[in-house]
Amino acid sequence: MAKRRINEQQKRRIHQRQQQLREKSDQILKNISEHGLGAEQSGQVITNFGQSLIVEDTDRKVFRCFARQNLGPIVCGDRVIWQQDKKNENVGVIVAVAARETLLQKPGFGGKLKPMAANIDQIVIVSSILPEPNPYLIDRYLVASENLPATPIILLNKIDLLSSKNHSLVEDIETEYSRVGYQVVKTSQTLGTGFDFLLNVLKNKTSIFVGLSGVGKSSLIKHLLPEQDMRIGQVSEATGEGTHTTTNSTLYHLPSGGKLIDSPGVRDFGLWNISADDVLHGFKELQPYIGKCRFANCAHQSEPRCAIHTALSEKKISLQRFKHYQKMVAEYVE
Ligand SMILES: Nc1nc2c(ncn2[C@@H]2O[C@H](COP(=O)(O)OP(=O)(O)OP(=O)(O)O)[C@@H](O)[C@H]2O)c(=O)[nH]1
Ligand SMILES: [Mg+2]
Ligand SMILES: [Zn+2]
Repeated sequence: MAKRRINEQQKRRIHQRQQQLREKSDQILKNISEHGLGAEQSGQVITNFGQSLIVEDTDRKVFRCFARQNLGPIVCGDRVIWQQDKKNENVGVIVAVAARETLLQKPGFGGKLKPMAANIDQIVIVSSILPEPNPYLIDRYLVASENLPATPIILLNKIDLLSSKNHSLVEDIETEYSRVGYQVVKTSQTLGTGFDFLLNVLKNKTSIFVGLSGVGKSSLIKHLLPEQDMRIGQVSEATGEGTHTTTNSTLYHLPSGGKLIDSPGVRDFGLWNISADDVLHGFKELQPYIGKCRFANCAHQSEPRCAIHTALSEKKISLQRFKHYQKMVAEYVE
């Protein structure tokens, strides 16, 4: 993916807007502080709207919070210390952010990494029959997951749209990734299938749904949650005609156990600040061959007695996955 560049005028506009928001939020923080603040307590960030955030306390009650300056970016899933406003009990101030176990980031404007969500155990890579699954995109998400580290899960949604024309595409994905050892889940909201299995995979973990826009991430979450639990997501959704594109990552609680984060769909997903070793690490079926090549510094391109090429010729690893490994190294390793 080419880095999206922004011109000077756009830069100035963004800077101006940030300045305005900062001033506004300073004023709000000043007002809250004048009312006096309650004791420090712990909470978790449900969503970040930019200027304010929704924080959930240990009893799952939600509060609109404002962050103190200099805390850095705060994202969905962050564990925080916050204080309640004494006058307006639905409002609070975030005073500290706990160290993160994991932080999922994606490249934003100019290739700068933008934090998406924190403290995730599992990344559910959602594809659908329409838009069509893209194995190279799945492989890039797998590399990102393996390096985070988080357990990746491959989800194929809208299987009701399967036809004789696209049947093999899904079969190939299922065979390919099951063989590597990944869990593959197939769902259809229309047919109501795959949900028990999915809930079992998500049980007692913190998972995030990622993938292209329109593959059905939010629809799946709506299907898994009781009606009232969707209210925060609905606030964060743009209400254009017929479009419900998700704009903010939001954390939900599954009634059967576990936390699930809905994230905005992407047009593409690139890798940044990644080494050739990281890419290799992201292809877990290649692991057994590392260090077995004739040359210690083998780049697994066309060197003689390369263990990975031998495995390839013996069909122990798939040609498509290997080609994706090479493509990723060429495309993303500086
Ligand atoms: N046929 C079929 N359509 C589905 C299914 N699941 C979702 N859809 C449709 O797919 C469209 C997109 O669904 P969303 O849930 O908004 O997709 P999303 O992945 O959240 O999209 P972004 O928020 O833009 O990332 C909607 O029109 C859904 O009704 C399914 O299982 N089968
Ligand atoms: Mg969505
Ligand atoms: Zn090699």
